[in-house]
Amino acid sequence: MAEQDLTLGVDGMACEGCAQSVTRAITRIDPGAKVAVDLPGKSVRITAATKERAEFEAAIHAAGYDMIAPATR
Ligand SMILES: [Cu+2]
Repeated sequence: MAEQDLTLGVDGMACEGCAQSVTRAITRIDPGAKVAVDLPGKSVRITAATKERAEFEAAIHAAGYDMIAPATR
């Protein structure tokens, strides 16, 4: 399957430590995922081949962050 980009809105990320927590939560379920956290934009872009959006959302939520609607640009 081709890699695809997902952009998830994530609330509550305040600093680089939060960004790392979220990144770790994602790479724990998919070690091959590329993760780009946008702190001011409250979003996380994930490039991954296999996993479902719901799995990433669940992992981020379990790490203590709330999912929000991603900002449209
Ligand atoms: Cu933080």
